[in-house]
Amino acid sequence: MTLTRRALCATVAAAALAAPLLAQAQDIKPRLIRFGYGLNENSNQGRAAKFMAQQIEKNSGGKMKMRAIGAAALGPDTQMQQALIGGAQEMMVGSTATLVGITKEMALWDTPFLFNNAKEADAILDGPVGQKVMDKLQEKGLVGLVYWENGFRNLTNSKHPVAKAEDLGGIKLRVMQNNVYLDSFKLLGANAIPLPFSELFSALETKTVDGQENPYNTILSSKFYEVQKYLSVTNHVYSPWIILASKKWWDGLSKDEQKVLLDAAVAARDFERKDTREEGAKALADLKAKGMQINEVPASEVARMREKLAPVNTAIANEVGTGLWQETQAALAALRK
Ligand code: TF8
Repeated sequence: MTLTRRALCATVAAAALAAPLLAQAQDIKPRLIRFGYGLNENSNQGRAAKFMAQQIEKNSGGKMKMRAIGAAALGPDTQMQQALIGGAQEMMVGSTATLVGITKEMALWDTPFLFNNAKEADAILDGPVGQKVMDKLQEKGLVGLVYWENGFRNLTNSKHPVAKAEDLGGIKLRVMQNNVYLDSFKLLGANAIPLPFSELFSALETKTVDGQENPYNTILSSKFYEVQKYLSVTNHVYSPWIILASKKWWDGLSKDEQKVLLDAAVAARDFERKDTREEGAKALADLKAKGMQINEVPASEVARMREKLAPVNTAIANEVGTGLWQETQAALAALRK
């Protein structure tokens, strides 16, 4: 072999080694991460989980592998939370609302009409208030990484259009397993029934319940339009998703491994919010095309709903603590200036 050829070979070899060497310089071990979620693969949640898995694989030089397991195959939110706390499962994404039994401060996000728009939601969730609430999980054996968007929730049912609170009378409405939601819809006059999401479609199909409330994206991806005729635009609450890790497991990871996961969760958050908002923007037209009858609840009726729900705000402030409540209100006021 000539000298130049040998030099060339050495350069090529060095280049080939560079990437794995970089990953080796980091303290990263082979890891398998079971990441559970409740919606199906063809949902905003499923697409973002897939994106996150790709990020983790890429940023760990292929050493860390995240297996995204959807459709509540690992159980509904509350069951997965317990599996994380016990260390039997590594990660998940789910609703903050189902966490209130573990960390009462999460009830802050159940406040009806807390945010006026997605921009406010992002600012508060990604800011100091959001972090403070997330940090409360640690003492319960969970690590919160970031918030994703579930979104503004709207009502559907199979009985009749809901144009005012009184129209909810006699409607059996499925709510999340969360007391704020239960109390709120009782106050509005519905017969509110808590059920895990994984049981919702069949409950609607068999008429065990008449209605439910979720963002447009979920009404589409979970095919609720097949069993629900009426959609009433209320935007009554903004619902976040949260990425959780088992603290038992997380504490055994190196700083580099934790960084790979956090970076991936943040990148997936940005991907997910964009995807969700794009899908959401055309969802109403899609749902109409699928045969749903859609009505906007007039602003004056939304205002009446807000009034009826005033006691809920007081209850939440007590639950999360007046300090946190006031900090949130002040942060919102500053955003609205
Ligand atoms: C609900 C929630 C769910 C999500 C999902 C399972 O109505 O909005 O869609 O928590 O992660 O239960």
